[in-house]
Amino acid sequence: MKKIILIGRTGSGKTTLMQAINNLSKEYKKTQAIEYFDSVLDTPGEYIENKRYYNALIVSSYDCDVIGLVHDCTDEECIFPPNFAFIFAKPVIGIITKIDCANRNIHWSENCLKRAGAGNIFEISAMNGTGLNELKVFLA
Ligand SMILES: Nc1nc2c(ncn2[C@@H]2O[C@H](COP(=O)(O)OP(=O)(O)OP(=O)(O)O)[C@@H](O)[C@H]2O)c(=O)[nH]1
Ligand SMILES: [Mg+2]
Repeated sequence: MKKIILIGRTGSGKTTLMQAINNLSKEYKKTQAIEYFDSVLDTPGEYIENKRYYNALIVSSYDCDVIGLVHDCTDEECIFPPNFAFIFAKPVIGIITKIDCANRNIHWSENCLKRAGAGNIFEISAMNGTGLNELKVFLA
């Protein structure tokens, strides 16, 4: 399985997605530091929210095969700067989370991720499992 680093805002669903990918029970716990679980590297939302942590993200990505930019489709803000993906010399995918939510705006998420430079885009609900398999197949 390819190693993936998950990057996205606080509450965007990175840890829940990591739990879903690894078939773990969903337990809410705010991520405080970069944590590995099998082939998934989970990062705290603060790392993308503060430019001074960008370097920590870049260094952590050295160990990964794929970068996953995570955007919550109920989030009206796009945290990723345009062309953010190109600071990583690796394939970058976009992951749209929470597509089960009624107030979703998948189109907006897609634009956000594409503008950031993401290649493949996956639409996922970690809650009901929609789209999870496509991502797992991509990472296999
Ligand atoms: N409805 C729905 N809620 C989700 C989904 N994924 C995550 N959530 C909820 O969103 C909240 C935040 O999820 P986390 O996975 O902890 O978010 P995070 O990106 O790890 O946040 P930080 O660790 O703070 O950076 C939790 O209450 C989750 O239950 C989803 O696919 N659908
Ligand atoms: Mg987390």
